[in-house]
Amino acid sequence: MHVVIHSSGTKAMTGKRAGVLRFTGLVVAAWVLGGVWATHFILADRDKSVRGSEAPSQIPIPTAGTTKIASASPLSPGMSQRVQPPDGTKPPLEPDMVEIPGGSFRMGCVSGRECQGDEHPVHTVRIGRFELSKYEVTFEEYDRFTVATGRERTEDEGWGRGRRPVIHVSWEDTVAYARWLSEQTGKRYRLPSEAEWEYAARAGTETKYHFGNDESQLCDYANHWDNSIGSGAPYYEFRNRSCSDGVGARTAIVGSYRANAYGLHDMHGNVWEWVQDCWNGSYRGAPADGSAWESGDCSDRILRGGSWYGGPGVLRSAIRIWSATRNRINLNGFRVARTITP
Ligand SMILES: [Ca+2]
Ligand SMILES: [Ca+2]
Repeated sequence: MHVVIHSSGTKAMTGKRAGVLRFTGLVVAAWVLGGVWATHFILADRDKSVRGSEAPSQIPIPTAGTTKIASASPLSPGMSQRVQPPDGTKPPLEPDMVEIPGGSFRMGCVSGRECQGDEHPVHTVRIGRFELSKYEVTFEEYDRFTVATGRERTEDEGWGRGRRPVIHVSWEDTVAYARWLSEQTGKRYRLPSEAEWEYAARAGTETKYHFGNDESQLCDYANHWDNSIGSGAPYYEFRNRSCSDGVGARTAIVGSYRANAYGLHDMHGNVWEWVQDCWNGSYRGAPADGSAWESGDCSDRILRGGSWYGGPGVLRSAIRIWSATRNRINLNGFRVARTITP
């Protein structure tokens, strides 16, 4: 069983089988195998008021159709199928990359809005020049990897593959993909460090989002839990009520929304993005040179940026969550970084 604490401290949910997705002090664990995984921590935000003695109650979880939040992985029978090479044109093997200039920035809760404890202390990080993929890694890119290596087909929830971001990938999968891509190309693909990710997402800003603080503008920049989900969707009350982004309870084709100042798309929303770093509950002792933090709780790794199933609070540039390295759910994907060789 997993337990997720509602922002009001009055609701929670359980799953059929448990994995691990933990949030400091508030979420004990959250996920499901063979059923639905959901948390309105993901949708709304953590609320410091629920720390301490308030015991969560439980609410039912919808289980069918497009409102399904996450399904079992990798155990579904259909998932052992191999992907057939696409007919006709083949997608490029390598993701589109954007060069991110080096510089320094203040990492963590700098906006002062809805910040969480693990976003402190704010600290200055120096980032060297690197490259980051313009989009989240897509099915068409990832499927080339699974076909070539004989890995199991990654589930798409029936939403379609192609230029949708790959989902149901574990942190371990993403590392294997980057290693394979490096081997195939002779270039140095890897996951971004958490600091690199936030630096690239902020693109010089210290606001709640890279475009400012106005939640009504989120629909121009991010596929998230908004008015498009329809009134029958679970946790409808946690949607962004101020706009409609045009995509309901599912992923959107990458690049459907406006980019940030670096030309990166979907840094807010669509899928949570795995980064290299081990989980640490605060930034105390974090590297200041832009490298990944490779000590701490390394059985859990960090995800950034929020997802299609996230409200405005968890789409912030500073938000951090973590998950066990083997977890595969339909909220999580990734993008790749590339080290620039002098
Ligand atoms: Ca949406
Ligand atoms: Ca994203």
